[in-house]
Amino acid sequence: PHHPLTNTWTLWYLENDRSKTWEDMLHEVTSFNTVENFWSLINHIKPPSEIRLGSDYCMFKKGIRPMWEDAANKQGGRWVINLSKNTKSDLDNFWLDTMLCLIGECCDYSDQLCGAVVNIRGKSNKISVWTADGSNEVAALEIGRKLRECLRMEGVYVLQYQLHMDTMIKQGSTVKSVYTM
Ligand code: M7G
Repeated sequence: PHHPLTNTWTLWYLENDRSKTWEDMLHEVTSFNTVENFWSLINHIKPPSEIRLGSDYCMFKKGIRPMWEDAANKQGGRWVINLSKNTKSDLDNFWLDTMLCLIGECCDYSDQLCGAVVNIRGKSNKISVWTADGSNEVAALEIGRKLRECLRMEGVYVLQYQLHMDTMIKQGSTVKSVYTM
């Protein structure tokens, strides 16, 4: 018997390709709504440490596209963790724990969760968790706290919450953080 998840989730793969627009690089892989189907998917695809530089995996609730413009994301933001000096296995384990944190609906504000992204960018890999309402400070802080707990992170990692509206219009490489932990 399969163990149902509270939500159905969709995995997306963004394959870096300079000849394409950002949206055309984004591919919907598959959706799953049981624990068993999650594991068979994960066991069957490459871990993030083995995908091409410049590529991403995204896992979002079914029906939410992994982009700022989606109605579910446009008032929201993301907790972003910069992973620069990590081993490949740290990166893969953090991503797995992030997905488990989301599909396990382990926090009180899981209706605020939209999805998660891992960006493979060489020395500045990033994992982020997207939430629906950047002005909901209580929910954002609780989700950030839970993420830190799920990832068993020691104090060395800083989690920064950035609004998609700020990321969208960023000039240069800095986006202000509205919450930090
Ligand atoms: P990134 O891949 O999120 O981070 O954004 P990076 O700077 O570490 O590579 C890179 C670029 O991809 C952005 O400047 C946008 O041109 C495009 N892009 C990324 N995201 C998440 C979106 C999105 O949600 N919508 C649109 N329209 N473009 C995006």
